[in-house]
Formats: sequence, structure tokens, C-alpha cells
Amino acid sequence: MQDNDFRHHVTHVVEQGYTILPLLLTSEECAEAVVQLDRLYALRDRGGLELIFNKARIFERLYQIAPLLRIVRHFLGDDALLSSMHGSVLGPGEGKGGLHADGSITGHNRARSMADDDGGERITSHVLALNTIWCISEFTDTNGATRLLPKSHLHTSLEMPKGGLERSVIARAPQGSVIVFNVNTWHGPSHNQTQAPRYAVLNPWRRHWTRCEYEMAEVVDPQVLERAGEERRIFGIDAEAPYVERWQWDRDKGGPTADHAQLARGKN
Ligand SMILES: O=C(O)CCC(=O)C(=O)O
Repeated sequence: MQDNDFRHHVTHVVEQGYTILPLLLTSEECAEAVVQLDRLYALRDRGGLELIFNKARIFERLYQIAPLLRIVRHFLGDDALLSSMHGSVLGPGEGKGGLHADGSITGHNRARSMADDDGGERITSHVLALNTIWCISEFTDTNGATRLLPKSHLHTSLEMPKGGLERSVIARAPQGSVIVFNVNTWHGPSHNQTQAPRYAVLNPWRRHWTRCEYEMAEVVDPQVLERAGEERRIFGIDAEAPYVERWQWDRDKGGPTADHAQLARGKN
């Protein structure tokens, strides 16, 4: 990505709460992703669409794309963490719901985590997390593309701004693009009025020092971690909290030091 494109996307996220990076995946990669999403959709009742980097090689590609990582790290720091990776197949007729902001289950937008002293205001001063949505299908006005409410990332209340749904805009994007948005931005799928499913991958990112949606260091398949190469840090091995005393803990490895290997649990 050229520097002026980078600055354009950064400014759009800062001012509008989202941006769209076009055409980062090839049509062949999207076609392979569709095959795999269809296979996993059939298994959806038993978690088929969860943590899909463990389930097909094509999805490992989604955290190896330099222009996206550059934007993610610009906002969340060099040690940003992948928080989950979920497949989405939005069928014909689906997507009639409203909008929401993410982080309401495990993040700073969780109503029960608001303290009295917060005065009912969520954190908007810094970007605490981003969501990214990969457009495995082209995203159009009619096929259930994500809609977003511009500037809603600056809204301090946990309640959606009045008239939010009416003022939201559909993220039109060519196949292979990725939508990047602030965790505070209200969004949701629009109504799929076509006869074909809309395919996407939902791929949120968080700061190193916040909790991810999964214990990624624990759930990632060891071979997937190995293949991640330099990018393995996105799984937060060094973000794991010690379960032994600190002097016995190897932070880089995310487990007891070699001298205390007998204290290791599970994967260590
Ligand atoms: O499927 C979409 O378009 C939106 C997904 C969504 O709401 C989310 O990832 O939180």
C-alpha cells in the first residue's frame, strides 16, 4: 500500500469509524474460501464456523496480508492480537436485524463492566479494538453487505445514536476486500434480498493487554502456529498470564521455564 493510501484509510477510520481496503484477496482465494465455508457451514451446529484458521489453510492467509496488518498495528500497536476468526454465511432472506457495537460480551462495551464512576460513558479516546470483515462475496446494496453508522465510534453512550439504522450506510465492496472498523462503530448485516448466500469472514483484533474472545494461545493448532512464522505473536503467546509464580514463567513461550517444566499444564 502506498503511503498516501495508508493515510487515507487511517483518516477514514479516525473520522468515520471505518474504512474499506479493496481487493486484498484474489478471486481464486475467495473461491477456495467459499468451498471451505460451505463445508464448515454444514457443521455449524457443532462450531464449524468458529476459529476457522484451524480448519482450512486458506484462512491462515487472512493474517498474512501486509496492508491490513499495517492498519491494524497503526491503531492497536505492534503486538496487536487476533481475537477470533469466524465464518459467516448469510442466507437469502437473512440479515433483517438491527445494528450493534462489538465488545459487549468480553470487551469495554459490556454493560455489566461499566463502573459507576464511568458516568455512563464508554471509552472513545483511543481505539481499543478493531473488527475486520472479509468480503468473500462481493458486497452489494442487496446481498446482505455489512452496514455501518458513520461517526458512531465517537458516541460515548452504550445506547445506539437516535435514528442510527436509517443513517447507516451499506459497505459496497468488491470481492476480496476487507472492511476495517473501530469496535465502537455500530454495524450489522443488511437484508440479503438475493437468492445466493453472502460469504464473509469476521476477524476482530484487540490490544495486547485486553482479553480476546478466545484464549487464542490455547486454541490455536500447533501446526497453524508454526506456519504463522513471524506473525505467530498475533496469537498472544506472550500475553498469557502466568499460572505459576513469575520467576518460574517464560513469557515468550507462554509456559513454565525449562527448569520448571514439571509444572506445565495442557499444551506446555
Ligand atoms: O455479517 C455482518 O455483516 C456483520 C457482522 C457483525 O455484526 C460482527 O462481526 O459483529
